[in-house]
Amino acid sequence: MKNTAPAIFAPDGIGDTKPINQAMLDWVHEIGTLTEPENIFWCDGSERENEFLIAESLKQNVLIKLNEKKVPRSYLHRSNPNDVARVERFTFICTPTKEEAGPTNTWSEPAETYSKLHGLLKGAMRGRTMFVVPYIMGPPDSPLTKVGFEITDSKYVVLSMRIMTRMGKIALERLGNDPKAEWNRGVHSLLDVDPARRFICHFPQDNTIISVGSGYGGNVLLSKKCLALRIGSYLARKQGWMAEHMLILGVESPEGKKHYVAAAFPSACGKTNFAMLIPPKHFKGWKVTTVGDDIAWMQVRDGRLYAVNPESGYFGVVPGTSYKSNPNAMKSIARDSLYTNVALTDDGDVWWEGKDGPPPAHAIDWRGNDWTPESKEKAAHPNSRFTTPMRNNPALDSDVEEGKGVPISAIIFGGRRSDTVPLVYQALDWDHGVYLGATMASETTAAAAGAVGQVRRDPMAMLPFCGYNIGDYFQHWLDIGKRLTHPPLIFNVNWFRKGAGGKFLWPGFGENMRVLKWVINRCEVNGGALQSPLGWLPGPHDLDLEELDIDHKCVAELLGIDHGEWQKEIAEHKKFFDSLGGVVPQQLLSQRDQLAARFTE
Ligand code: GTP
Ligand code: SPV
Ligand code: MN
Repeated sequence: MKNTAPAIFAPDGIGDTKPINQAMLDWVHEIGTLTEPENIFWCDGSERENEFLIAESLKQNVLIKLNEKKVPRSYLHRSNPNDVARVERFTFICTPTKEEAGPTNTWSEPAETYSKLHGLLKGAMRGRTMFVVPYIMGPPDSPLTKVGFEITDSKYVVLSMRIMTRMGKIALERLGNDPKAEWNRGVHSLLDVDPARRFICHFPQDNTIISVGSGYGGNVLLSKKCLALRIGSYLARKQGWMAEHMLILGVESPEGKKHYVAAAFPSACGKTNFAMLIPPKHFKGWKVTTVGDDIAWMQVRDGRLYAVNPESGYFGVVPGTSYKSNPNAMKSIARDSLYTNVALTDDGDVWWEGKDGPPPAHAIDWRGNDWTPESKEKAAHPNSRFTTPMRNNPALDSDVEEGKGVPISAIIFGGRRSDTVPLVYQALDWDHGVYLGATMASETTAAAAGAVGQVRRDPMAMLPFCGYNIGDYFQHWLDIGKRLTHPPLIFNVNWFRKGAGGKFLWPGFGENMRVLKWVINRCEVNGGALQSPLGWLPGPHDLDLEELDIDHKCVAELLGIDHGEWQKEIAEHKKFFDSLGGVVPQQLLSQRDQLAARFTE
């Protein structure tokens, strides 16, 4: 399937809404002069424009139309097989000094990097159309909302940005004609989709992103990881707010009391699933609603933390998604969706490992090859994705457009840990919670190129996404805590603990409601808990396990703290902090000493 494609020519009235902001026009002119496209297409986000771009994408084999009866208004895209995930090794933070990027980022000198990228971009769009995509991140009336422009030579990117962001006129209006207005400059070119020429570069001081050589997800939808997290976190620290890799959900009790919870899990560790959770039958009258599934921008208001979801769509992991695991996601992706790297059935439907029902007798796999259930290869790539508008979600929260955000009662950290880490526990206070976040670890997943299943420290699930020095980031968390008179309670969860047989001990998905209920009860100060060296742990009767088919031994194992394992874990915390070369705030070092001491009491 095509990723790069020749120029397209639009009829009058499509692709010709030129913005009025001179600074913006000058920038487009500059990039145009460098990349030498055949023509420029100015996106306005209209329905007509979208239809035109889809029609052209079908003609050019950039998209395949799916069966209109089975998945209306939906399309399949196959990325280059060498280009199926984020590339962390080739993601750069280009600050004036290496110290500003800090020990966890790959730093690259700004002037040299610009010069290298300009070399790669020179004439890169010859024979292609250059699209200019205006968008905003955040609800239109939020003080946190940011304007961005993405220049790209990929129609797939344009179509995806229209789902993932509030795109088009709304951004042009917000930008206005002030030549000094703040906005993010994003330049993306597929080049020739060669992994050797694939670089995702961030210039926080210039509010600029340049991404070349990829056509995939987080590498190229520059609004998402690049702006909303890497540049976002840099701006957030400077301006006193937070940009986090967190889902946001609402949970309402049968009595009608509502809380909001934000949760940071690393890539492919369950954010989308948790954000769309449907409580099991036993939880009659409980309702969970989604504000966001990947990114939270949060600010302090009247001593509380409020969160908005800057995005307007979901770019979610497909494999494993089913009516059993995530009915709300299944309903969301039943129409108006782009599918990337899933299998295509003979009747024009999509299929993936873990979908409901039996596998098709024959399909075309994500690479475009014939596939049968006997094939050794997977039909869908493990990091295959759906792109779907959040308005499709039956559980969308009613306050998702609320500019001031939703008040956060609890923050949850979590990762994929086969051992050591209990199902859930609560931090003693904000600073201890920051320590939990700072030391969290998770087994790596297919969301990033590289080995899968290796435990690595991933502070606040932000290791690949923090756009500045991680020590300053930890300090920023501690500083935010000082401004909160009603700080959210902080928890850690682990849905992925395994038993001796190597099987998950916890059923997960909808059943995570049981853990969520305990979290909410703790916020309401009516949930029981036991003190442990790790913090507050639910006692055997504090978790609502009614109507759950799980034996007591399993629960004990899930909540168990193995002192031997924790000696090793604490040593790993020390090793991690030491590896950061002295940037870790003193408060966190002393949290570690206190944790170690609690184990010897
Ligand atoms: P990104 O979009 O990469 O940020 O991922 P995410 O954090 O939103 O993860 P997502 O919800 O898409 O889940 C990723 C994988 O974890 C999928 O294969 C899910 O089936 C699986 N998963 C999600 N929740 C659970 C759970 O509670 N238990 C288990 N065992 N697996 C889960
Ligand atoms: C993640 O990896 O955390 C994602 C997918 O949400 S991507 O947009 O590709 O980064
Ligand atoms: Mn993510």
